Amino acid sequence: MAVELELEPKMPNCWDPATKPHKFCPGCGHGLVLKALGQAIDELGIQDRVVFGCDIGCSLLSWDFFNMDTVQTHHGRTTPVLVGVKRANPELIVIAYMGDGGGYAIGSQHLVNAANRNDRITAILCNNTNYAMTGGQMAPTTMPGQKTETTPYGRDVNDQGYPMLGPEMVAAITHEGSYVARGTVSKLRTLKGYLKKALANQIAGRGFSFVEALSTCPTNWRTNAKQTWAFLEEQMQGYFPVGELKVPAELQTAERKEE
Ligand SMILES: Cc1ncc(C[n+]2csc(CCOP(=O)(O)OP(=O)(O)O)c2C)c(N)n1
Ligand code: SF4
Repeated sequence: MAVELELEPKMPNCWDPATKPHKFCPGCGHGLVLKALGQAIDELGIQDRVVFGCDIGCSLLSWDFFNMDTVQTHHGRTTPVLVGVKRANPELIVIAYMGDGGGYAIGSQHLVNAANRNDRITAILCNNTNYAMTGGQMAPTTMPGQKTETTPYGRDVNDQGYPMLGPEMVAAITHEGSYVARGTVSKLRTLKGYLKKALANQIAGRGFSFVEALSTCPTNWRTNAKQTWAFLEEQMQGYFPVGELKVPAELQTAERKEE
């Protein structure tokens, strides 16, 4: 009997949960953000053109998560490294993936300047309200009253200031062609839609694209499943409004045509 050979093997998906299970703690939101990102990349069919960059922090656990070219950077330096990759080869689609510490504290100057320069990259920031990898210290996004290793009595806004509203800041300083949104892992399909638009915007070469994803960290929050979801949906989503903050006209038109 003739054996039918598959001469052209199918391109593997960029995200393959069967062969690459994630390394995050149970209940961690990083895996969900990356799942949505992987699906967005697969749907756009850009796997071969992508360079994925991850920061120091729990985001680095994604260094071999995707079947894609990946670079892992120093803490806070993911944005400038990926800006460099994009400037060296504008044909590539570059993704800078970081935590709230990496993007809003040690790397904030890079985020601000890349946004202001309108660099044609896609930056994705996972907001889990703490420095997770180092054991749960206060981050720029820690909620008022939230207890962390360095705010054992809860974040006092009079002393430690208010949580950083990153997408609002980026939306205020970016220019024509930029895309800015805040999604949440509790609305994964919507988050995937935002990530897809942030990538489509880069593919079209329009401007800086930024998505903050509200995420979970039950290990450092010391919460059970119910408490974890309640903290995300009631407290975080109450303080950090979810939605699109800046959408280029061309993306809006493309969306209307799809409808
Ligand atoms: C230059 C430098 N400073 C500090 C550290 C220590 N450090 C490692 S991870 C981390 C915080 C990570 O928090 P975040 O960026 O919010 O990511 P998460 O782990 O919460 O996903 C810090 C301060 C480091 N590795 N390098
Ligand atoms: S410490 Fe928190 S952010 Fe890091 S992998 Fe565990 S749950 Fe996720």
